Amino acid sequence: MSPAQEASSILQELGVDATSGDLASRSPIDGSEIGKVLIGDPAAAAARAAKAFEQWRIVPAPRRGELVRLLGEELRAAKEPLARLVSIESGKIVQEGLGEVQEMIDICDFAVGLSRQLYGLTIASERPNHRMMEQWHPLGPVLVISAFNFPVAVWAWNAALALVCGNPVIWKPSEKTPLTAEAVMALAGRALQRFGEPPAGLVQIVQGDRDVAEALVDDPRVALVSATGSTAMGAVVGPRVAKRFGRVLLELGGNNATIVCPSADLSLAERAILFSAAGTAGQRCTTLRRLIVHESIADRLVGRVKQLFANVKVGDPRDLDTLVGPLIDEAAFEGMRRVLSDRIERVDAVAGGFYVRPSVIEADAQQGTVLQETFAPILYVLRYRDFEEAIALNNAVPQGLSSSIFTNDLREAERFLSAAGSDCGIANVNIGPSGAEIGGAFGGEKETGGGRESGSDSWRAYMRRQTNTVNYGTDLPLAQGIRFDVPP
Ligand code: UN1
Repeated sequence: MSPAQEASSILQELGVDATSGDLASRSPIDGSEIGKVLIGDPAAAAARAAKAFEQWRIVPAPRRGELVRLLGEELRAAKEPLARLVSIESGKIVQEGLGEVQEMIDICDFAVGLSRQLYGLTIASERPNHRMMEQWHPLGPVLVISAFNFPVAVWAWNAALALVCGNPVIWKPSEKTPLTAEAVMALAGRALQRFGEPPAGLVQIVQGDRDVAEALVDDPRVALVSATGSTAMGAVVGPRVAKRFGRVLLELGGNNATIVCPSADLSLAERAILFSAAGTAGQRCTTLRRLIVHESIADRLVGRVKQLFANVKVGDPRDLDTLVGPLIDEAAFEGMRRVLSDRIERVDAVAGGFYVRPSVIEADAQQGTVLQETFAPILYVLRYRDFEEAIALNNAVPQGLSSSIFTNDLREAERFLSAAGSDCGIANVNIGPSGAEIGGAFGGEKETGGGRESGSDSWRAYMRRQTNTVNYGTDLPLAQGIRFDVPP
């Protein structure tokens, strides 16, 4: 079946009408148009969300969790068709599409439990007969700006937490993947209906381009802007939100490295390198872009990686044996060509799509394009002699998302994870830098933006903290022992 035919049958099955509107979606598989959606109205969405917030914030959190539980059920039931639609619209292989939907299900489960665990602290007061505590209250409407490469999971990481935390959600999906977003909204619509009488405007989508996103980013009714995308995008969004004293959660570019040490299990390392560098056609923010390998094993490992890259099946992401699908579009292909020039190897897989063979480049120094995130499967190799040099190389880039080390030497592993080790938000041992689970906080430092979403205590970003001091005595002692007596 052609991508367009298959997309249309999935959309029909999921109850989505994608036949009219000004925003067209194209499948990277063959470049064909697979549907159209309507451009949204940002101001109207913000107004509806602000209204919904007034009701949703007083719904008990465990009851809010019930909505997310229902959403998880809808996603479970639709996992297969949604994953295939993700594959058709974003170009990732179906296995990864399934993984992406599974991440949505996982975060829903996590958020349901969390809806009974939005704990604050009780704090010892220095004053007699006083009690201090901390409460976490809903924050307000949350805007989720998501990228094409995780067209549905990123919304779920944010929405599941935002909803249990008492916040309405507005989604501005990537203009490259509007249909998967509509499909998710249809599933969310079913969950809302089964939930019964949710506030109108609790879960909304606003399709459109940059203007639409900027209008929402600037809207004072939007309390938190959670934006995933390039560092260039974050550099625009961050200051705009700061200007109105809004809150941001930024998940921006990565330039992730793996250090491979002499003691490493190379058969593990080479498999991890293939998945992290070539998987998703190099279009994850956690993609492995720099291989920092000890000179004593470099020839062997690099030879093996080149062999794996030369043999990996590049093709239609719906074929079961394909491991590398197409790049998202021609602009992505041109971006890769700017780096590789005539060394780029285009693969003739499906006419109309931009298919490339993953590339390995031996870099003499960490400079130029090695410092940039080219959203394509290019793996730079850097050789190191002593371990400190490897850590320094890992850290000497502007981005700070993910990192990993392959070693069987406990000292090296612990040194890598220590305060003087990797400076990234994610640091792994004996696995690659990509493919994180939802249970941990996800995000990174430096130009990656500093935000954390998904697991651990990331939920706090979606709430406002209130400190309370209660006097249950008959005196009015002041903090710090200040005397301020009223004259008799
Ligand atoms: C992204 O590329 O935007 O860790 C996120 C991973 C995925 C998330 C990637 N769980 O690779």
